[in-house]
Amino acid sequence: MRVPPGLPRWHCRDGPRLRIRRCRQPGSVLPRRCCYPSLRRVWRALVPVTDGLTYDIGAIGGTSTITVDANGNRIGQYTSLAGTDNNCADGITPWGTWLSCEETESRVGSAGNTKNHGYVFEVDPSSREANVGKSFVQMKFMGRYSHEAVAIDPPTSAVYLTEDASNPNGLYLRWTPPSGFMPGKDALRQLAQSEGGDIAGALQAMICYRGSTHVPDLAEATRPGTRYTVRWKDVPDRDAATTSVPRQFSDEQITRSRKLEGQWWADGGAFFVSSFARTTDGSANEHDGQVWFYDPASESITLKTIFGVNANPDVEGNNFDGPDNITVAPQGGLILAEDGNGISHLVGVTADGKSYPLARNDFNDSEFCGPAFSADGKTLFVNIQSPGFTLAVTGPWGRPSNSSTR
Ligand SMILES: [Ca+2]
Ligand SMILES: [Ca+2]
Ligand SMILES: [Ca+2]
Repeated sequence: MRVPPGLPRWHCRDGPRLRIRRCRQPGSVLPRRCCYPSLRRVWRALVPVTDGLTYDIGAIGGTSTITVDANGNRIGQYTSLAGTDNNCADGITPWGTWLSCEETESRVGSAGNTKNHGYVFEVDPSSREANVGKSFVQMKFMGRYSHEAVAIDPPTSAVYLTEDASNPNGLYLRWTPPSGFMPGKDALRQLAQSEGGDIAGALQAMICYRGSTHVPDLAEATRPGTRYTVRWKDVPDRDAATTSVPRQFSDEQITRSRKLEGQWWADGGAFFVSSFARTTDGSANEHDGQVWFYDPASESITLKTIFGVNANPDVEGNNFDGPDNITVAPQGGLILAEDGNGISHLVGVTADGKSYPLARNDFNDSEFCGPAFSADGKTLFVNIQSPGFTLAVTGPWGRPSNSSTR
């Protein structure tokens, strides 16, 4: 889509991050996200309002499903969810569906919304028809807040959720299904639509401890290997009727983090990212990215890697910043998508925490996002967020330079 002639110069920014991104002029390609309500209205049909797939006719977000053949070649694409707002990193389920997460707390009446936003939705990638009448059902039991990503523990179907919020900073949450829950396609939707479904299961926020000492902020950790024990505290009002979810806890009750972003389930736990922290935003220390591993067996989190503040983000080298979306390579090792300053990379991280550049965006300064491997592990799919490219990277994978040491 192109900005119509006659509109003024304007800016966009990525969600709540207070970083004004590049100016664009009429005639340039329109980024998917636009923070100016007037332009949001102009482009309200960015994801088409589609019968049976639309949550809110007043919202412009959604999901597209791209179908590919065994070699990664595109066969087709279709809208699988529409009428949502600011869908973000999301995550896969063990039963072969996709949970799409709205990174917003916007309410009905805001920016043309006809409904409240800030929910999780489930998309079935098997066909467009499989979503009709289903994908627009919001999972109120997972809460209404600025969702970023989900990761699911296959044995228990517990859903772990990152909240990308600021003022106050976001929470790490867990939804535990009710007893008797049978996971599978349609199970979450049916639970959401059942009597009492809005508060089905338990939604709790993580509290960390260093020994017996409460840790209020994950930015306290500065060294890989830092380990905190974890407890969970119920969210009082999941739908945030009057008070947003992060404000329902005092700093003394909970553990917060700046920019909780992507996560991925592997090795029996969830790898999750804090993208950056600054003391000016109230964080305990400054960094340009942490990757944590939550282990449900030991109820603990361990800092796997940390990036110091990047002094030269425009200079190529092993200086990275702002990891956001994350996946775990089938061969081992993490893959992080930078959403920081200067050069944008896909960054690999070995099991011993060493980082290396895996790919660099030489097309523009937009972030990589949504890295995910095909089921056979041969193709890495990844997007460039603006203007909205999807790439298929065929490797070869598993060479010593880009594999984990484990
Ligand atoms: Ca985000
Ligand atoms: Ca981002
Ligand atoms: Ca960078």
